[in-house]
Amino acid sequence: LEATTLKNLQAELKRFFLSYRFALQEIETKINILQEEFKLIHEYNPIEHISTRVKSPKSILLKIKKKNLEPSVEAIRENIRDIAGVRITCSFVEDIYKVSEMLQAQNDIEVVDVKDYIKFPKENGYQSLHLIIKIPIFMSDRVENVYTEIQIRTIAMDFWASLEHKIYYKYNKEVPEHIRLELKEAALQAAELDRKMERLNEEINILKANEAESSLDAMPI
Ligand code: 0O2
Repeated sequence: LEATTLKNLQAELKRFFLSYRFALQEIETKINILQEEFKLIHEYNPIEHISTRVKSPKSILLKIKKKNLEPSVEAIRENIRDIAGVRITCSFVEDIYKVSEMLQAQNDIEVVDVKDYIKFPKENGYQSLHLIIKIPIFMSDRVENVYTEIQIRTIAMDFWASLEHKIYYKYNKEVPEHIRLELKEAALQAAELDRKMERLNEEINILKANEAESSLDAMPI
């Protein structure tokens, strides 16, 4: 390739990835605001942690190949919707839906798709709530609407997904049937753990509410 063509390509690629980094910054700020405000009003933080990543060029190209698409910037921009990825880990399952609703209610966010792998887990047991959104990024000379994937899950779902990903990544051949079954069983156990923690939390909340009520009763008028 000619030096100027290469330079132009390099500049275009830099700009391409920059818009995804900006999208992640926008969403991270939105989540931080929700988190702080929620803590202030409800004295409760529904979010355990947040992580973001921009998909590597290698993974983008692999996905393009898998989807049988041409490797052009336009095709990538329109079809690979998780180049910008945000992962929100929540304390309890009900927090996942709360956070998702709060994000979906924001006017500048266009919700393109919602995949509820909690109500409908994947065949292998994978659970998470996925939002595919578009967010406007205001640049000096234009506005770009950037696709971002937001994955919202509990700590137990994240534990399972991270390790399952690692197990498959390490073993790139066909995974034996008994391992697949055991992984699915582990996913069911993770979901059971989520239900148990949620139930314990509800019980404690009821106890706390009763205590607050009886301390009000005991207050001299
Ligand atoms: P990575 O390395 O996390 O980026 P798409 O191919 O995205 O257009 P698809 O496959 O229907 O459409 O998307 P889906 O099902 O919403 O999954 C996208 C992402 O969810 C994956 O991205 C994973 O991060 C996560 N995911 C989905 N299924 C599984 C699973 O079975 N196990 C684990 N551990 N994660 C899962 P990538 O690009 O595949 O991977």
